[in-house]
Amino acid sequence: MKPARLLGVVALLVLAGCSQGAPAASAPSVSAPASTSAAAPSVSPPAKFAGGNVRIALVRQLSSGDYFEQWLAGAQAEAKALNVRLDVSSGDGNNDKQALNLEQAVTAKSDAIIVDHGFAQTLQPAVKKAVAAKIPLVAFDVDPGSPQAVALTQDDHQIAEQALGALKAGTGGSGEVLYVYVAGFAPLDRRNETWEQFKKDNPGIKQVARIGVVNSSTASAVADQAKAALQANPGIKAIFAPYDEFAKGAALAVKELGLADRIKIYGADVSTADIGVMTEPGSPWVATSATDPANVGRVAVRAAVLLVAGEDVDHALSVPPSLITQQGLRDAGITSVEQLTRAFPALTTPDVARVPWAAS
Ligand code: SR1
Repeated sequence: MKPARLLGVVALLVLAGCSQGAPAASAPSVSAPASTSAAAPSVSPPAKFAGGNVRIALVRQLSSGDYFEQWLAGAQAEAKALNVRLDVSSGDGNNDKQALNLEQAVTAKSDAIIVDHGFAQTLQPAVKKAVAAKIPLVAFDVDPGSPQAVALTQDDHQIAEQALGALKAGTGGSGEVLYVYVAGFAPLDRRNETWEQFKKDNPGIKQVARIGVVNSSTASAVADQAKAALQANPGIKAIFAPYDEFAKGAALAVKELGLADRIKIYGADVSTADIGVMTEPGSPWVATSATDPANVGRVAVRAAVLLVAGEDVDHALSVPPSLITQQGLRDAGITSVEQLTRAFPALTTPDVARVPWAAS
């Protein structure tokens, strides 16, 4: 992207964030894109990292879908950069299988464990065992239930606030809305808290239907549900779908029903495929609030590495999102997450769980 065009998108995206009342922390600064050249670290790694023998278990609940694939790629890249081994398991949506995988990581005496999503009820007993075995643990998007563990989240309330700010601007603060939600997933539950408050604060907004499913083909399942809900409620003018698989499914339904000129979608998360969906001609998906999932995966690994090294890590780590609009993407000609992170330096958070001996 040419520099002038890049400055244009930064300005546009700043405007998008500000106009929706996004807190300053989430708005991109108007500055040069993040440098790609690595600065040499001034601190040497602790000796235990020298041989590449530090093993971190990554225990996932879900692994399919853009978000989870990008997150894993970031985690793997950071593990490689920090010379640690990442042993990855997935429950494939089965909570008992994930809990068993966590038990096995404890039994195997991993040097640290990262738990990625999952249900508190099924995971917390095994988290307690990890704590009792003095295995450092980072929990992403699930309540570990133990103060000794580090809890990593995206700022989910802010994610919902940013998307709903865009929805309010797009609807003028009134109209029938279709909501996509599945209870029990911590990030979705937090976004739901913001939605419930938003409805109280904006009585002109009426939730006329709620749909949602999370499985290995979430987008197509949500598309089927959304079609039925839209046909049953012809007055709907907006869809709040705060997970990109939800938003993609909703977009498919709106397009197939030929309703894209009067129904707009406000989502969460971003991927290169999502950018394709948002920017295609006539797309109803007009805004998304997102972190860079690969960056969040990197943060999780850094936090685990710091704990292995005996460094202090805040008990709660949070990665702020940015609001990304269809208009901003189109105007800047952004077609990939790589271009987006260059235009939106706030999506990269090197100071969250910074590792002093890592190149930055
Ligand atoms: C099923 S939970 C899906 C969410 O997890 C992550 O927090 C992503 O942001 C995604 O929206």
